[in-house]
Amino acid sequence: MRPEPLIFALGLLDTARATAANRTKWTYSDWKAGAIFKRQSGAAACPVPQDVSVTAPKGTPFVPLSQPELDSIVEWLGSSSLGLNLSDPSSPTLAMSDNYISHIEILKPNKTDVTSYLSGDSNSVPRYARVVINEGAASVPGVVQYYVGPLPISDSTTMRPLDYFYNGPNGPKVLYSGGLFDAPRQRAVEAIVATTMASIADITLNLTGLAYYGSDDNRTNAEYFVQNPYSTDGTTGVTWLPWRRRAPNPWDQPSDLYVSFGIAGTDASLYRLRMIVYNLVVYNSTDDFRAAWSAGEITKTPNPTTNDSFLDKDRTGPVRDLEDRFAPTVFNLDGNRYRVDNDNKYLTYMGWSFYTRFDKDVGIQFYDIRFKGESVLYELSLQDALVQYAGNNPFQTGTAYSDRFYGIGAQAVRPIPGYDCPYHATYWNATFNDGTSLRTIDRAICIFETDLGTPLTRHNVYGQWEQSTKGSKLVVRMIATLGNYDYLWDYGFAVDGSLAVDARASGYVQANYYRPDDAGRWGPRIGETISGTMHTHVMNFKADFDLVDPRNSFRRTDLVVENVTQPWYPERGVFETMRYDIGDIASEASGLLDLPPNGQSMYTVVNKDRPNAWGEPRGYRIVPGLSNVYLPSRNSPFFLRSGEHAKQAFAVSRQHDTEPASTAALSGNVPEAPLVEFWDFFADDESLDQEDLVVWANLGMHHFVRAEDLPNTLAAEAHASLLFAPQNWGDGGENTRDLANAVIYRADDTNGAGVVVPETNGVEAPACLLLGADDELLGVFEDQ
Ligand SMILES: *[C@@H]1O[C@H](CO)[C@@H](O)[C@H](O)[C@H]1NC(C)=O
Ligand SMILES: *[C@@H]1O[C@H](CO)[C@@H](O)[C@H](O)[C@H]1NC(C)=O
Ligand SMILES: *[C@@H]1O[C@H](CO)[C@@H](O)[C@H](O)[C@H]1NC(C)=O
Ligand SMILES: *[C@@H]1O[C@H](CO)[C@@H](O)[C@H](O)[C@H]1NC(C)=O
Ligand SMILES: *[C@@H]1O[C@H](CO)[C@@H](O)[C@H](O)[C@H]1NC(C)=O
Ligand SMILES: *[C@@H]1O[C@H](CO)[C@@H](O)[C@H](O)[C@H]1NC(C)=O
Ligand SMILES: *[C@@H]1O[C@H](CO)[C@@H](O)[C@H](O)[C@H]1NC(C)=O
Ligand SMILES: *[C@@H]1O[C@H](CO)[C@@H](O)[C@H](O)[C@H]1NC(C)=O
Ligand SMILES: *[C@@H]1O[C@H](CO)[C@@H](O)[C@H](O)[C@H]1NC(C)=O
Ligand SMILES: [Cu+2]
Repeated sequence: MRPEPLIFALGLLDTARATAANRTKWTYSDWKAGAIFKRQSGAAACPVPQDVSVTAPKGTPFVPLSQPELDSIVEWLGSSSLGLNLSDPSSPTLAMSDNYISHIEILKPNKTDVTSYLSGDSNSVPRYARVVINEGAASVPGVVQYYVGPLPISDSTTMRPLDYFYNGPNGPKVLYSGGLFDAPRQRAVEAIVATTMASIADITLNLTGLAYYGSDDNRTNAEYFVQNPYSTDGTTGVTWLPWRRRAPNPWDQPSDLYVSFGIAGTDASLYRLRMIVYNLVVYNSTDDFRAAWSAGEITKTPNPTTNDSFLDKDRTGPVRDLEDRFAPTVFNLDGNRYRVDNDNKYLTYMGWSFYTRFDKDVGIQFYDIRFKGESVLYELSLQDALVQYAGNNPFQTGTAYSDRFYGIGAQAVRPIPGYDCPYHATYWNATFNDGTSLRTIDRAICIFETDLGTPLTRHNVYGQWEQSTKGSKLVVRMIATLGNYDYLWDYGFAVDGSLAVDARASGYVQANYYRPDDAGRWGPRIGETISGTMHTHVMNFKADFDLVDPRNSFRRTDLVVENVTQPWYPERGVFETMRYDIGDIASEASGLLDLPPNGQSMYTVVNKDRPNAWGEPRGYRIVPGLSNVYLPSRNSPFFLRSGEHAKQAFAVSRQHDTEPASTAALSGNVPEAPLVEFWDFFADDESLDQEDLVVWANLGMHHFVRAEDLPNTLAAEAHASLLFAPQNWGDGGENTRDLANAVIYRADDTNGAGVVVPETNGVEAPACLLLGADDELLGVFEDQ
């Protein structure tokens, strides 16, 4: 039998809400008499909260290019006077050796321009386009980035290399072989792969049960994946393809076969087979492979299982006791407590306010984050999500993903209401530039307020008073599916002025072919023919703090243990105790920071010119959360220079319009010649003393893959986090004394019956929420 539906169950939500007058006022004697145990039939249902609007103080400075703007830029770039010799990127015969536009988007504006606009010193932010052009016809082919503007197109519009964004060895250019993997290159790779694999289909069928004749051929039952990175510095092009059973979830159906191709340059006729590896034996050609097979020299290993039911997510097994009931969830019973400006993607909540921006590379970003009107951060933005694998085979060993390359924002998905985000969440469309289009992902961002699950503060002074303050935060969530993995990013703005970043992963792990001889050194066996694959996820975030104003310092407080004598402890002689060593990170040469062992250092950003009432610099603490990991290997060739931002827990550098990001999408395949060389930000050793600082923070996970990763990784455990919390920020202590969702009982504040009446600041559970006897506030205090 199903339980009686909850009073706020979905079907009832649009029923009119009861007014306060309908609410029954329960008393302590009603409770004693048992009168409030019963569910009231006919009680009003809670309403669906409506979005409460606000108008941003300024129109958003972050507007993507409109379709007419995009069209005008395409037309302008195509004008013969520029001599770009552009081919139509939508042409089915587009060649690698053509020049064509790959991507146009609004250029991320300089901080200087945005802050001057937001502060009212200027009326607008100059609009420029970032243009990515495949220059296949150039004498040194490559992918080159330009900025075009000012917009709209006029006589003063120019096109200039985007060199001020990129400090790498080739400036804004990635040499061709490490560049795009778009339709012309895919066609070229597919042609050589199909020809090669068809010529050995009888062998692959015999050894793995898989055959490949081309993606459209009906004899094909296998598929491959082009490993990243496929270049070193853009002059080479090498990739290893793992062979997997063609299925909806190929990631977990690998065979023991790997094939490598040389894919350098714009001339497809030069693409060729390099090596075949089967059962860990290397063959240099199809002839060698066939000769060995014909001679019976190849030891066959088991085919990938054809029974992939272990990857199904359909429910199976008996339903658990009471699990036919609807699981607990988060509701705003009394209406939303945040305000949104949908047009400007601006939001206010409990003292917080911020603008947001969305782009193809990384999705949602936050700007001009203020708490109680004061500036906390100019920018908080994801920079990239890296994954580095290892394994006893050429594919996993050489796999190093930079998911920004695939477009983290472009892969955002609409969350499933009630599951991915609570019912009644607010949704924002993501509108951004992709290719030469203005694209919208419907409801890609969800916004909701949630109970922290614990009180923010509480205390009990026996017989005198007792208090509790509710903990709440606003969450802005984005989910993106990047191939096998789904990432969930939460940005949480709590009522105490703290700001949390939480990252979670789920989806299909990229499994290894199971080889007993590996003895679990790259992961345990997790299926008939697969084992887990060790790998590390690192997500880099940019936190451009402007605490009160942009002039801040980075303070390190070390907890040191030392031997001392103290005159009041003569009997102890020399003994060990603790104190702080307090020092500021003076300059960028010391700006790369590890996670302190045993948490014995505290990192804070402070504004030394803005002390609090006690003369302490006002600040925000960088509180390590779960799993603030970075890449274990510093010298792996696959992230050699492209992964520098992911090789320490934290870094602090001086803000510059010329250092807007720690990495770039197109660095993904050029580990030896990235567009951004992160460590070069620190080479000029600039002062960090009361300057405009940027903190670059990493979090992620050393993913120790296990049986519980199947069918899908548990997001609850694949979780990393980071918190920014006020540190000597407010003169009034912990920033929550003004909250009305707090209760206090005072022994001398009683009603006629002598029962202590709590002060609830006029905030009460709405009438539609029926309370049980144990929920009654009266009587709690007396029971002590
Ligand atoms: C609540 O009160 C209003 C007027 O105060 C009345 O119209 C309405 O019927 C009442 N609803 C219930 C469920 O008693
Ligand atoms: C223009 O590009 C084509 C390839 O798309 C190339 O064949 C041709 O030589 C180029 N023309 C000039 C003038 O560079
Ligand atoms: C593979 O080929 C060998 C040699 O022709 C043959 O003995 C064997 O049965 C084949 N195995 C399968 C699974 O087809
Ligand atoms: C596969 O394609 C070929 C040629 O297009 C066709 O003759 C054949 O019937 C197809 N086989 C199957 C199983 O669909
Ligand atoms: C394959 O080529 C490498 C050099 O590229 C060589 O060292 C190796 O001996 C060759 N293997 C075979 C089986 O011919
Ligand atoms: C496939 O595997 C599942 C267990 O994962 C098993 O219950 C099922 O019987 C298998 N199906 C076949 C056809 O072997
Ligand atoms: C969101 O996008 C969808 C699909 O493009 C569109 O129908 C809808 O009007 C948009 N909503 C808003 C609030 O802009
Ligand atoms: C304190 O002195 C003891 C005894 O000499 C020594 O073992 C210990 O390492 C010292 N502790 C520190 C923090 O120097
Ligand atoms: C942004 O700032 C840099 C550095 O000052 C400057 O070179 C560049 O031209 C500015 N960009 C725009 C679009 O004004
Ligand atoms: Cu993982």
